[in-house]
Amino acid sequence: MVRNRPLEKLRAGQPTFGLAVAMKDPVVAEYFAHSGIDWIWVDEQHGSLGYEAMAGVIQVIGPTGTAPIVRVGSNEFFRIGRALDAGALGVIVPMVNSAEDAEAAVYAAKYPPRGGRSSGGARLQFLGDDYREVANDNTLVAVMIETGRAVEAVPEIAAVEGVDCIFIGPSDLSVSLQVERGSEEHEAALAEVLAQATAAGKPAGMPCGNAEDAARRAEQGFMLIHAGSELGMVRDGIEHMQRVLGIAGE
Ligand code: 3PY
Ligand code: MG
Repeated sequence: MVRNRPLEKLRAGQPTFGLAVAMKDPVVAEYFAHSGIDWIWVDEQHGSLGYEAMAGVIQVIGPTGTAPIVRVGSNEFFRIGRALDAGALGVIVPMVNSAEDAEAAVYAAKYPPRGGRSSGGARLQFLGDDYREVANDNTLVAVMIETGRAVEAVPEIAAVEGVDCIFIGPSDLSVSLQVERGSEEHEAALAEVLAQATAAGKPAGMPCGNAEDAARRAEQGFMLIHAGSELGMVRDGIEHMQRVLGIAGE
């Protein structure tokens, strides 16, 4: 099976950085995939990627050696299997609030005997002749901690066999806890999740707005980190242009 760089780095205890794609155009994903970054977060939950566009984005990323990792739209058996059948080397599953939710995600992502993933997907032949035999060990499953309830359940969630990473959704977490992002309470919740995941022997991850933020989170001990998105980069570029040319937005 093809290499899964982010999973290899997580297992080696090293931070691994990705970039997020949430728009339909595969050209941006292709640029990102050739940047030297380990993985691309292909966002099916937010943004404008439907299944066809998502499959197209995975197709352009795969051959570069950068790992396409799909943040699926929801924790559903069919969605998780379909993303992996399209050639994703892992899934990030939103709104995992309990060990049962985590178990459902792993069950959908792993072939028997560990799980119940359905066998199919013609593209998988391009991921290696041994795909069916080794995919269970080489497919990354990250579960998202995005609610107060999930924060309390991290020890049980992290204990589920097959969960590779405890991944925080900082935005939803701030909404759930009703605290500002970046506030003391919010940072305390992030630190709590990181500490609980580490105590359970699982790496933690989170999305970041830019490379500086990503480097800072890696220093804190986060391992699976996305370092920005195409929309964030466009926004930063526009703001730079406005500053240089003295142009104000509407
Ligand atoms: C969150 O911050 O809630 C996310 O899901 C990140 O995309
Ligand atoms: Mg979220």
